[in-house]
Amino acid sequence: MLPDRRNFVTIPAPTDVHAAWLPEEAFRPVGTRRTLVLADGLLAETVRAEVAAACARYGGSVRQQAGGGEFDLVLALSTAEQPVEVAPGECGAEGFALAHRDGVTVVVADEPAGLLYGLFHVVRLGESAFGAERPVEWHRPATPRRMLGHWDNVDPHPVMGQVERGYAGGSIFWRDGGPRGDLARVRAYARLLAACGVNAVGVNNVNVHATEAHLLTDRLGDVAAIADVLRPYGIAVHLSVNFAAPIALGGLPTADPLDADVRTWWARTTEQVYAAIPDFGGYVVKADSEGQPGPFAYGRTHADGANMLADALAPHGGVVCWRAFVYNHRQDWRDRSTDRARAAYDHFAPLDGRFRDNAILQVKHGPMDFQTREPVSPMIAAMPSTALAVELQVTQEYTGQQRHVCYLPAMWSEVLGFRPWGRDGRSVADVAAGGGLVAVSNAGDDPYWTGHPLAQANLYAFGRLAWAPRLDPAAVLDEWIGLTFAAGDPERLRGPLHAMMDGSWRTYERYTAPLGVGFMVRPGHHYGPDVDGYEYTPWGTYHFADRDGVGVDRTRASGTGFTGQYPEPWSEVYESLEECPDELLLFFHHVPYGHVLHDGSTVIQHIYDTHFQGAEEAEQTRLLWEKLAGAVDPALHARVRERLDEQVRCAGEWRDQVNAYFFRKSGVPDARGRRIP
Ligand code: BDP
Repeated sequence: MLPDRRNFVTIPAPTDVHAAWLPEEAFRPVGTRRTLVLADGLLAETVRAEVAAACARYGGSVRQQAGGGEFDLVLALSTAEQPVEVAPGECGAEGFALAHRDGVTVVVADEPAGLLYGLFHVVRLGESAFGAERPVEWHRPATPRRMLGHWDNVDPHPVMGQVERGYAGGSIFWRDGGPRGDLARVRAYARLLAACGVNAVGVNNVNVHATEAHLLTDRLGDVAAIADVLRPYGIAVHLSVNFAAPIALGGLPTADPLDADVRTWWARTTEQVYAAIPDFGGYVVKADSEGQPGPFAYGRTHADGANMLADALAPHGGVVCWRAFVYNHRQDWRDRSTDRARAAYDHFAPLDGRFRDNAILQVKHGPMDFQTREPVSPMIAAMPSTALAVELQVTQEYTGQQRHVCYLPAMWSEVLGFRPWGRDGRSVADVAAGGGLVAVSNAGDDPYWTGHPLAQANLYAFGRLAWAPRLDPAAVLDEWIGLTFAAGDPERLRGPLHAMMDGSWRTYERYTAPLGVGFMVRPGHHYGPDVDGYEYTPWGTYHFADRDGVGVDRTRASGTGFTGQYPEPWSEVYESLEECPDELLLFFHHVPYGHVLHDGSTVIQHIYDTHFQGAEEAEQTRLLWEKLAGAVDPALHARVRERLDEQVRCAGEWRDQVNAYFFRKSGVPDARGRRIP
């Protein structure tokens, strides 16, 4: 007879949603064993409850006092008497040490948060955590801030809907102008996030509209309720605030960051936030960007703006995450002297050293806007005296909107490993260690969380790479497959799923905008091809194709001078037509269609070849999935198949539009004589 689960399960698993990378079966190795948890406090309770729930299912046991028996798994604070030599302070606020000795698996941490991460690590390891002897190994997060931002609106926006750039249904937090009643969903989300290493969440859109602005004041209770549910999983809540809040909410005539009344208003308001949410993380601010208010209106700098909020937050230990995504979105496309790629650096680099310690500048990984392929933003190397967080986009705005399979960690890993100062210099991950890794979440209230069930892998891997940026994304993918399909036959699925997903970012790149030029998407919603969609608009996103050639000249010699924003060696590499990596050629150079790439192909032939190849690969991906019918849950299989049908259709559309466009512009036929419409 199964034990009565009601006595044990204090954290109900969601019944209406996919368990993602935490199916019950993933807990079997822990659930069959005798576990001791030597720690107190909220997060230690979570650890115990997680183990208890697993034991209730599989027959193991969990105790909170040593003595009177033997244990297979011990999770203990470093101050407790524990079976390995880990001195207090060695693990840090969230880290843990893991060992397997004399038949006992031991997790030691300085704080209960470390035990929670340690438990989830043991779950990841599965049976192998209980097998051979393991010397002590340390696991510490690369950065203290591993955050997911939600572009969620409380009031559905007339154009953007409930979730801006959301492709997974409605918001997890909000519905129709108010908080959602079912916080169980938020709890399940918190659990998934903790299990991949995320410890911070922003609960509202960076574009703070009227209703959302009130979350800071009279609707603060709604945020506090969410914080209460996230807290047991070690996740701190953050709020996007409107720079003009002192006017809109405080009745002041100005939001000037140097005005004494404005500063007092922010200080008092922030005090109230901490009274309601003592472990509140901080503010996120999008200012002077795409219509949001900001310090420019008062002739002040972004350092003035950020510092005002940093000062209000400092007494409480909070941070302001100030976004560097500032550019002119109303530029004159006929005037070729402006270059949107330059904007963040031009605005912010001169301010280096002028930000408070608790002001974090949040920089998009590329200089443009989350394109499929961009160089690393030169901002990341431009502000050595400022804490920088690097922002990624898990939601697939420009990468197939969760209708296309596109495993993004392959890209993120390149970004994180990039060394702006050359081979011997620090990497992007090293820089981000000081401020954090942030990403726009792809989760919503869809039963599979992410619309496309395979897009869960992006969310999972973001957390894993934020914790350990050097992890191999292909290995993380296998880890995700093993956990997610633990209930079925992960060994059978691993090969085909790996083949479908691991190279999918490059496949997507092949059939969309070529050689780093970016965009070519339909304006507004950004799905599907429209080569000239943004070409004659004020958004600063151009490819400059004409009958002779294509690409944006960003050189110092003849272009916008953007290459000069990079330190050596990259400024020279990107400046040089010979040295510039092919995949970024059209980002940095305007070249004739006959320009020869490093692989010997011409630009025009490369465009044809990659577009045929990419669309073909999409079809092969679908074939692989067809063969898995019967190996996964039928509803999940159907959901993915429906998305793959759309991906194949859309990839064909991309191929035909891009190829036809460049054939007509250039007049150069395909060397292999394939059909171009
Ligand atoms: C762009 C999105 C827009 C966001 C903006 C941002 O299209 O919806 O508001 O980024 O990051 O990619 O603020």
